[in-house]
Amino acid sequence: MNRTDLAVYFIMGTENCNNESPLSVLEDALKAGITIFQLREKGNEPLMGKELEQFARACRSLCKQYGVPFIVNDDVDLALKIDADGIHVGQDDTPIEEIREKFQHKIIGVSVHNKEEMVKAVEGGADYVGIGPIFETKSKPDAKKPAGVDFLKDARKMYPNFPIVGIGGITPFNAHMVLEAGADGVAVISAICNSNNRSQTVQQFKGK
Ligand code: 3NM
Repeated sequence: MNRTDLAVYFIMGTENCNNESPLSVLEDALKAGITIFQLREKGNEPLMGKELEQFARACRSLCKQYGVPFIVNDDVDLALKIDADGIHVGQDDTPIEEIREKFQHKIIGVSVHNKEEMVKAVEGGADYVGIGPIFETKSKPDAKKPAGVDFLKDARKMYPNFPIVGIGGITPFNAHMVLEAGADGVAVISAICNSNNRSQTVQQFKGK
């Protein structure tokens, strides 16, 4: 994958959209210029089964319309079924080597938190890694403690050209710290979902 695809990585599920229609939040973000999208359906009342599939297909087709890669969080079967461009997995999910067998030419992203996980992901064939939480986040109840940018800096030194995205509590005000530490981009939920001017927010993330 291109490192530039990670510039503004929008993540969303229905629970993140407050009273707005999730599809219009996504379309707004696509119009605003996000560079990649991940469907992450979590929370107390996540869509499931046919409803989830229908929603995922609608997200998929919007992303296609705007030429933006569409990634599914965790759910390998759903990603395959709807022909997503890729999958993002955490440390507790299916091992990368097993996923790669099913996703030969697709994007595989992995969340990593330390050197050991980073090396394992890169050597296991991941296409990019997500490092976080950099700052405090309200969007992931089971997130680890905010780690700041130290590991991100080390990861960039270890792998000067590997695609890396920072995640967790990133806003247009602190994004520069993440980019200066070596990330190719920022992955965000609330900064875009809760923005009342998504076009401006996305442009700010792009440094414009
Ligand atoms: N993963 P927000 S933090 C989905 O650290 C996710 O791996 C994280 O949401 C990790 O931009 C996080 O609203 C939530 O802080 C990011």
